[in-house]
Amino acid sequence: MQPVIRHDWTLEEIQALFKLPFNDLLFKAHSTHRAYFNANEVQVSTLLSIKTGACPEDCKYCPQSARYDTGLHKEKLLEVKKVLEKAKQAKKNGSTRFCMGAAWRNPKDRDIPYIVEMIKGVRALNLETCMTLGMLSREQAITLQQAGLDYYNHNLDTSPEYYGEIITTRTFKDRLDTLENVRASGMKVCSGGIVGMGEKASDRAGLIRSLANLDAHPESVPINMLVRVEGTPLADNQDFDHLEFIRTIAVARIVLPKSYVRLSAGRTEMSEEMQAMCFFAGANSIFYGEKLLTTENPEANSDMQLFKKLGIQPEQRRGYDDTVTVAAISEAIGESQNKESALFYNAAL
Ligand code: SAM
Ligand code: DTB
Ligand code: SF4
Repeated sequence: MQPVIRHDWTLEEIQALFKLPFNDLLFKAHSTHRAYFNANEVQVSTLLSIKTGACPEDCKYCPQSARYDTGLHKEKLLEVKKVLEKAKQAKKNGSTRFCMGAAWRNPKDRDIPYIVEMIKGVRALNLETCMTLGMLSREQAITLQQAGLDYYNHNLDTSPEYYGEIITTRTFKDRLDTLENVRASGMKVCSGGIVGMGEKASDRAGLIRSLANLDAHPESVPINMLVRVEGTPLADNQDFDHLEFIRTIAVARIVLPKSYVRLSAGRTEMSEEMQAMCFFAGANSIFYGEKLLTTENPEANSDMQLFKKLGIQPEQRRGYDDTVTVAAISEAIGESQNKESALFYNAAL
């Protein structure tokens, strides 16, 4: 029986899921996962920071806020050509989605023509496109959608109750408004949060509840484990309990049965066994490649080895002809290149 898609979860119901005996929770999550997904496939995305650091916002977890001295090397908006070179590399390595992130409160109108060119170029490679640029107005969302942007990432980050402890320069409601603008434009929504920021268990339940009770579930739900960066206010936070992290993935899977749940930041701290358990609990997407936006991610090779050990295949984009588009983009960035398709799995093994 297909799990029912609900948008009316109470906090108590979500908390009750968190409190299930671990094996019962994992069984329920894994069974839900199999109702909509191939349990042996994981979607693979690559991230690129297209504008780094000097952000005016005060998100306490973030190495890119101008308010904290994290020793980060700042960079202006990358040239379109550079972005397309990186996208091509990501595709060669087997990613099916290319996510571009900018350390902005929101994009300025003067940035939009460059952003549009990036979207068109990455799309011409037959990669799915995703961007995370901060708050978005309705008009901006429509412009990006018309340029061909598939996904917009904007995280709720934590529960409405804990939110003010982490960010003061924009409200939880601002975030919901951006998500509404993205949804209304017709783009797919990517929204999730971070655990390990000193929040209570009820806040983790509150975050998942806020995501599950959106009018439509986000197609993609990144669950980040805080990366503690020196210089940020959360740098000295305690280690986050790994079993509680797995529980968070499992509960997200149960209440968001059709969404891709992404095992996002924090994987360098996770053992193979822990990641395997996250996949069992319903995580079915990862960021692939040595870097997230500014911090480390596991080496590509070790991810491929792990996939091989677990019998996991990277999910392929179906129904696309790579030949035409790779040639087109090669030409656009001035290279002559033969067809290269997403064969990284075989190539790496
Ligand atoms: N500036 C835009 C914004 O905040 O909307 C987009 C980029 S921002 C870096 C994207 C997301 O990365 C944040 O919402 C947060 O969830 C996640 N993130 C940032 N720093 C992190 C860290 N140290 N650990 C885990 N996740 C982090
Ligand atoms: C998301 O939820 N996690 C990614 C992506 N969306 C943009 C970002 C993680 C950033 C981790 C810190 C860094 O590398 O700067
Ligand atoms: Fe800026 Fe985004 Fe980092 Fe917040 S999370 S400081 S908005 S880059």
